[in-house]
Amino acid sequence: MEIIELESVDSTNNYAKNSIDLFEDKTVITAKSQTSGRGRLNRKWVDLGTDNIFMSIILKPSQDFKNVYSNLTQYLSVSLCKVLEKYGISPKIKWPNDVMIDGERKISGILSETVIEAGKLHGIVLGIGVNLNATQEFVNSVPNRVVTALNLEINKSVNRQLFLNELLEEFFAYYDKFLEDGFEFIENDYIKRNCFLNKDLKVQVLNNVKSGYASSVNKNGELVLKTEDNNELILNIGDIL
Ligand code: BT5
Repeated sequence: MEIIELESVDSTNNYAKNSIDLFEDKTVITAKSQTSGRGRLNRKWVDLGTDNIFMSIILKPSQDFKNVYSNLTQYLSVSLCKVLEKYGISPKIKWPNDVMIDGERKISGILSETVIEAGKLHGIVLGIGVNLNATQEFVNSVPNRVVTALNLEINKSVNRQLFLNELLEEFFAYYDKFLEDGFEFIENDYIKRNCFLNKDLKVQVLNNVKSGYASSVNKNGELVLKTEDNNELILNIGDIL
């Protein structure tokens, strides 16, 4: 694994995608600051100042796309929870891959992008932002969400380099096994940290809102909603509202 550390970049995901063919499998791009970080659906990821994590992991597991690659964001969310727990907090996962404190404060965001041309997979760019160090004022300024940073949860500053190393170690320790076994490999670890099951939910799926009772996550990591008319909706993308 090679780590390329940039001082400042528009987006580590853009940087990785733009030169994907130049990077080896398992190259990691990190930046100390990120000026145009992106979330899903062109939402913004806010840089909360020095000593936060902006990172993209470049993965080239095969030349064709396999379904299990869609679950990499869920695998990374579990890896992140395990590291956060070493710091004495109890993160929860909001489907599909948001890591939350007390089920409501967002501490991390994950964005996976796939580069495919003419049916050939050039690579997967698995991006993650983790708030390690920020002021309360700054986290309050993030639009649309209640946000937190690890230092605010544990009342001390966090060593970014150490955290980065712990996260990468955890991620790569079981990465090969995860690719072999798929979502089932993390099913227990994922479900036991969930904060969305057994509730009535509204889920934004592109331009529609779907409603139902969140009854389970199936073997593919998809959310199963029971609707009022007793049907099952199976969602593989969406935002829980
Ligand atoms: C995400 O999108 O949560 C994925 C964010 C991925 C960011 C990483 S950083 C490294 C790499 N390079 C990139 O350019 N991106 C990746 P989404 O689920 O769409 O959530 C976006 C929403 O999260 C925003 O609309 C805000 O409400 C909220 N948000 C923005 N900045 C935040 C922050 N620093 N901490 C917590 N929430 C934030």
